Amino acid sequence: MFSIRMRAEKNEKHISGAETLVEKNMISATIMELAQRALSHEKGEPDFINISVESLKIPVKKLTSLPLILTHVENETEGKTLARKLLLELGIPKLCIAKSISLLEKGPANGENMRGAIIMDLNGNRLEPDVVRGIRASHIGITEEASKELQTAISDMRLSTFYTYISDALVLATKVASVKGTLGELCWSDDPSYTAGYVASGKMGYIRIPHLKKKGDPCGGRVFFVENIDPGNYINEMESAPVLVNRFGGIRSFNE
Ligand code: PML
Repeated sequence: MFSIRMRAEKNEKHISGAETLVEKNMISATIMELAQRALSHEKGEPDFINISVESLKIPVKKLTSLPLILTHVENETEGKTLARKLLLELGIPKLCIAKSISLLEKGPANGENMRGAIIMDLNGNRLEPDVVRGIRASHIGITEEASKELQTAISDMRLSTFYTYISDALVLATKVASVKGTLGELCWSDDPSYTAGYVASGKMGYIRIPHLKKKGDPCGGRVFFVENIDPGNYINEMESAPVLVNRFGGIRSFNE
């Protein structure tokens, strides 16, 4: 298998990124698809696009995706209240919840968005070595079969327009939750027009929250909450160990 990864920048600022794992016969088509994605992002036309193709040297871990759990909130205030409650239920201290939300609201890389994620321990310390780059959960993909199952499920819920966002985020969150030491993840999009995000964990699944910020707000990102990790090993696994989602873990509505 091959890992194909794309990242696009404008004036040295991150615009978009995407990746997948494919067999050799899909390399050309995937490169074209990722180039198209880079060129049609709402944040503008990039002046730098990097697409890398890498043959995988280590075995690919196959996982069923986290279950996709849909919530209904009216606005970002309700959304954040729900996210706080879910994170508390995961055992994340109030201080860390408040700090992570405030970082994502302000732009965690000194007022700008990060390319990757924050790693936060339960004392609220940030463990990622580079606060601008952050940590990328990388070398991830989804099989055609799992992708079709997901597509059917979200089409039944009238969410097909958001397929790419949901699929990319669900695959990423599935890997993050699978890495030992992850207690949970908080994310909302940094695309100005996209207000959705999620709280994800192995314990509760991928809980999708349609409003975690106001439309037009360009700030967002990801926080991985961790306990008892060796940062070097954790980061290495997160960035390099290949994970392929080969089954969709199902969809349901959230019941409080
Ligand atoms: C992103 O922009 O990459 C993050 C999107 C998070 C929410 C995806 C969803 O709609 O479930």
